[in-house]
Amino acid sequence: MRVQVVTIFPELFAPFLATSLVGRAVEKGLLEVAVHDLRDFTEDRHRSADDEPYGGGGGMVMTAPPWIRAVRTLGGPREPGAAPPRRVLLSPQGRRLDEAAVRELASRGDLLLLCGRYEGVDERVRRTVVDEELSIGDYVLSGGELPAMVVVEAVSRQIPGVVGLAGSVERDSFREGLLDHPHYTRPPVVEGLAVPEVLVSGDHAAIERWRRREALRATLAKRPDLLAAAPLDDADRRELERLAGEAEDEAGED
Ligand code: 4FV
Repeated sequence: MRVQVVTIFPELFAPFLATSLVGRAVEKGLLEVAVHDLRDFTEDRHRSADDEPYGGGGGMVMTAPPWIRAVRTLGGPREPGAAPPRRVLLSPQGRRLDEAAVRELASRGDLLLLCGRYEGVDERVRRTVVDEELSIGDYVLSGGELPAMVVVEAVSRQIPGVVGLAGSVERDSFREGLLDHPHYTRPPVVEGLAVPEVLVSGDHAAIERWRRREALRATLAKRPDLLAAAPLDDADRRELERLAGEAEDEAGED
């Protein structure tokens, strides 16, 4: 997979692309990331990328021509016959990024990520050279760079062989539509709190059942909204009923 990023702060990406899982994925050639400076696509001697908003009001707006030039230059297929990259603008107006969106993006091949700054980009960028908008959450950041890194990290974990690079078979939360089960490691007792017996029992079937139950418990308690879409079997549904009853009893005791 090749990901291209366009930003006025390319220097923000270097440490991220050289570290940890993404760094190893790039090293192993499982992921190619090219970061481009939007100012290289400006034409004025001040290499300006922003201007005052029509209609007044505070702040500055990113001017369209450099973006259009950048996307037209970088947005072609990497080789003849290949699909052109998906052109994604990171913005609060975008579709909320979630596991489903990440999987979809990962299955669509190359990406061209546009990182806005200031109040945002001129609307004609969206109307001319953007395939989709993505948001990482309902809050306003100063730039699209961190959201772009979130996309790169999340999508890279979908590339076969990347998560394996972490040396452990990590099971991602949400992969099964549920929150993750609790994790424990040494020391065996912390602040008087011991590790659940089953986890040191060596009984792997029991450990799997415990992890599934705790994933259901955590999801029921913290993100019940996920349960409707989660792929649950009859045993899961029975477990959820039991857990809901247990939680009610506990609530009753308080
Ligand atoms: C954002 C988000 C975000 C808005 C104005 C950049 C900022 C500034 N992007 N998810 N939330 N972007 O806040 O993706 O240009």
